[in-house]
Amino acid sequence: MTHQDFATGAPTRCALGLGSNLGDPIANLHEAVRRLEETSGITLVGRSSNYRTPPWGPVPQDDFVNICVVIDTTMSPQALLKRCLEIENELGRVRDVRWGPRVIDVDVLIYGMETIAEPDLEVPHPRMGERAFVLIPLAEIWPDAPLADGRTAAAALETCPDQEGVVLIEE
Ligand code: PH2
Ligand code: MG
Ligand code: MG
Repeated sequence: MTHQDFATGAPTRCALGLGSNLGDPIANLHEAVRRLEETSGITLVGRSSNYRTPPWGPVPQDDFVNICVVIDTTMSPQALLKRCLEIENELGRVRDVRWGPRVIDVDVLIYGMETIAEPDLEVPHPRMGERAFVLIPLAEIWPDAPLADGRTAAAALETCPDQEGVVLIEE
């Protein structure tokens, strides 16, 4: 896959990771997905279940609810990133503590088969292969999702730590 594809209008399959641990996380995720869905140039292909996940990283904070979505998009990687950050702002995200609590986080995980290493956008997401809160929802909807190291999401899950903390939220 090359940058030609979005020039010709052929859509690119992408994965986004979403998380929330402030306010009403499930409502925040629902609203973020609704806004993605109504964005021109984005077609929603799949949405995972909601998962309750222990906070990862150095900041003590409430559990998150995490999901992944799969989309087809005609947007460029940077335009997609911009729309994700815009939705974060629209939902009232305030950026203060790095790794800290957030109303909504919308991360571009995978953009087709492209490798992108820009200061504000690294794709495939370099740490997703070790994060159960990303891999479990992603493997639910796209087990063959291609990671940076050549493994699929489902294969990476076989060796991924901390899986027992990630709990499916029943509807
Ligand atoms: N996001 C972070 C930091 N820690 N922990 C969980 N469980 N889920 C997240 O989405 C998350 C996190 C920074 O993006
Ligand atoms: Mg983010
Ligand atoms: Mg994140």
